Amino acid sequence: MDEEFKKNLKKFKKMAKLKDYIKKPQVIIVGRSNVGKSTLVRLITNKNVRVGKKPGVTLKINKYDMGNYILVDLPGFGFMTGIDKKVQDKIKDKIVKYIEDNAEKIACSIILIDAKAFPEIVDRWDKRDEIPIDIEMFDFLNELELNPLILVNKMDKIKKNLWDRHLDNIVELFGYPAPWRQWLDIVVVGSLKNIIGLKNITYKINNYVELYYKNY
Ligand SMILES: Nc1nc2c(ncn2[C@@H]2O[C@H](COP(=O)(O)OP(=O)(O)O)[C@@H](O)[C@H]2O)c(=O)[nH]1
Ligand SMILES: [Mg+2]
Repeated sequence: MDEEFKKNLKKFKKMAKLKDYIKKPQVIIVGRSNVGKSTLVRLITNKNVRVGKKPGVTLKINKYDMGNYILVDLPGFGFMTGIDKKVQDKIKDKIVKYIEDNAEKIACSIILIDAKAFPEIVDRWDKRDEIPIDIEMFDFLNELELNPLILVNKMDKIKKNLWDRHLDNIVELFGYPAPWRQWLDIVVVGSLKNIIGLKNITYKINNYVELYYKNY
């Protein structure tokens, strides 16, 4: 084969791959630091993603090609001890900008929360008359019609007999009336440490990805 031709073919293949990549829908993961985002990414991708290491300080957006969609791990938002308020605002701005710029391509979004910490965090924000960033983010994702799913992680920290009451409380904080079981399309109960909730979330992701391909 002619050298020039080979070179062009290589270039063409690279471009085709890039085009394919751009066309693929995305599934984004958002949440505070330490809620289990990396754990979820590791479970979905089977890749050795770093878990539980120094949270949030990175602005990096990690993408994983899952074949029919791209999984996007966004940086952790919200207050973290030892991190400048300015840096935290910068992270939030970056996340919001990413979501706005890519809204057309996003098939669904996953917002992770820590089951035990979440009601306490909301309580603290309420006292300051402010909307907690998780709820603000959820409303934002809803407004953009990005099909947000709420993954309530670390349920192993909640006593089993209190699960219903705890989950009722959480859906109410997001603006949905109890009982929480009405919202099984949106809410996923998880203990990712014990692989609980993984099947449910991947099932929902795949449904939204299929729907995306049907509609576009
Ligand atoms: N108790 C409990 N801990 C979890 C669970 N899922 C993740 N973790 C732990 O929470 C910490 C933060 O997890 P990571 O995935 O790094 O969170 P990220 O900062 O949101 O990426 C790690 O020590 C995990 O092992 C869970 O379901 N239950
Ligand atoms: Mg992480």
